[in-house]
Amino acid sequence: MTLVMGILNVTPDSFSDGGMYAEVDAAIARGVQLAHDGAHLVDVGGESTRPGADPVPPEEERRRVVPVIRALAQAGIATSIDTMHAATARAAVEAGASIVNDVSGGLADPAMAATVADLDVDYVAMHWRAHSTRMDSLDAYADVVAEVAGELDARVDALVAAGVREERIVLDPGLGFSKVTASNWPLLANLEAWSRGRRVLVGASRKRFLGAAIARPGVDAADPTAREHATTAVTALAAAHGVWAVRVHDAAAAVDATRVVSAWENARRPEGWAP
Ligand code: PMM
Repeated sequence: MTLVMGILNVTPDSFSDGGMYAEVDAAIARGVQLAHDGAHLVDVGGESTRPGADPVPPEEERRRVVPVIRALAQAGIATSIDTMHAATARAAVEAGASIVNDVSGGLADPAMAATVADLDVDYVAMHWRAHSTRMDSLDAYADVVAEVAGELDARVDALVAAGVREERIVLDPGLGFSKVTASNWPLLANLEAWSRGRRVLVGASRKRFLGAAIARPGVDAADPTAREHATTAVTALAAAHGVWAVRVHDAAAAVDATRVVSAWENARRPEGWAP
């Protein structure tokens, strides 16, 4: 069954939940709530990646995330660390995180690949072209599916060359990162084409491209929380296409969606059956 990764941004400025969980105690309580809602993993991040966001020094990032990861680990809750910094990844794993989620796929910090190889944990390599301040200027593709596939392949090659075991790598298309609205849908609609049998993480939750799909009179598509039902629809479709995990703000909705997909699939008659 598709895993649900609940989003916990310990940041003052993330696009949907910025500032809500910036204090350690509030962040821990939110992580516990996500697990209670059915999240299999809580993805803890200390640096916003929304377009235009300012970088956060790694020391400040670690100050935000490490106590939260440690407390969640003590409560028996599995966590991933959402970071581009190798030192933060190491500190987070030492505090109890079991997965490194790097939106840069190892491009932002040259030390990341060797660190992940040494830590020997699962590693999410997201498709990424540049930091938030520049990513919107690098959103041109002749064929987005082919180019993302090729750029992810290059990341896998570099990671494996640095000693990361191939089965540890999870690919992520980086929805909304250096992608105009129309570039996100082909990546979702052609998951199998670019992932070629590797595990996939999909992070569509409340993103802008969903707003464009649902916009109509009476729907404030600019409000991230108004994109929740659209997010759940993507979760169901992603689960039906066998993705390994979805990264979402509302864990309960995503767990419901993945359970519906399982019930549907378990009822399927064997290949070749006919009435
Ligand atoms: N999106 C955001 C942050 N981290 N990590 C992965 N692997 N995939 C994503 O799509 C992704 C991510 C965007 O910011 P948010 O934390 O506010 O959702």
